[in-house]
Amino acid sequence: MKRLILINILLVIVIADAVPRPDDETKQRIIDKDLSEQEHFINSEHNPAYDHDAFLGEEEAKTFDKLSPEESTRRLEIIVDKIDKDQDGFVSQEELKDWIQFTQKRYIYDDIDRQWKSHNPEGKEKIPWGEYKDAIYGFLDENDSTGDGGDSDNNSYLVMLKRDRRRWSAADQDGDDALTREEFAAFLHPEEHIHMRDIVVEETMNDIDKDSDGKISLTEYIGDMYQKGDEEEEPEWVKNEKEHFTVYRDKNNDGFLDFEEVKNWIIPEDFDHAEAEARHLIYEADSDDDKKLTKAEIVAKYDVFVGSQATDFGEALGRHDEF
Ligand SMILES: [Ca+2]
Ligand SMILES: [Ca+2]
Ligand SMILES: [Ca+2]
Ligand SMILES: [Ca+2]
Repeated sequence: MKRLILINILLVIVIADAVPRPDDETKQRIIDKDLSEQEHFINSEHNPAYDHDAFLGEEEAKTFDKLSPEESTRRLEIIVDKIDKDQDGFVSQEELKDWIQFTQKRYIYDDIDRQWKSHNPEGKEKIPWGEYKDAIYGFLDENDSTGDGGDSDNNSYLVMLKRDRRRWSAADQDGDDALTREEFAAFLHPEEHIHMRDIVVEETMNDIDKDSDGKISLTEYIGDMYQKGDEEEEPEWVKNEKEHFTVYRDKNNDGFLDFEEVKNWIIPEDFDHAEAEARHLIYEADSDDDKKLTKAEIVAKYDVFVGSQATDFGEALGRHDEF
């Protein structure tokens, strides 16, 4: 009995601890992500961490934060040469925008590369569905699909299999049930491909629509981001989110989100963050106001582009290998 009480107390603590912060949770379904987790402005002061993330990508920005100013300048100069694609000695707004887009998607490219190689070690032109399915789900008992009494692990793998099957067919543009590298990229990262967006909406709806009536109720919508503890009072952000559902998301006011309403929510109107950031960075560093940047202009404002704090120059030298 004592033990049970203890477990209960622990559970309450765990649940209280798990109450998600609104910034993490309400944004996670939205596909068009900003260039950085950081706010671009804090109390109308410009936040350099945002620009560093946008310019370098989040992982790389962390590395630069540990470098000495000398080392980060050296690396910045190498990057500038890469950005200047046509090698005319100037970084144009277009070149800068292309670079920002590249840094934002670098982890996606890496992931596609890694997974393509691991599923296709012989370097064939395509991967057939059967081969992929055997590799991932070969252990599954597909006949054991009953909800009750069945092996629950098995069931959740069956759900994944179904989802993969649907996504595979959507990614397979020429309909031969095998994916080329390009088709496989759309399968792995559907959010990056316009022709895959309906599938992303469908998958999101399936996740949230617990009673499987094909639409999202307010309870389901909130349940996706917040589980109320017994004693707990509903946090302010949950109240706001409920209001948001009613006022903004449920456009036809029928109390549910349908396919189009979910689509509007998770895939907002295109705002070109990369374009806006490129314009902003040029504005910050363009000393002679010719709307393009020389290497000298960029290096003169290096703290706008990259962070750097370390004083331990020896440690910085040890990181040479990355370039
Ligand atoms: Ca150029
Ligand atoms: Ca195909
Ligand atoms: Ca529902
Ligand atoms: Ca509605």
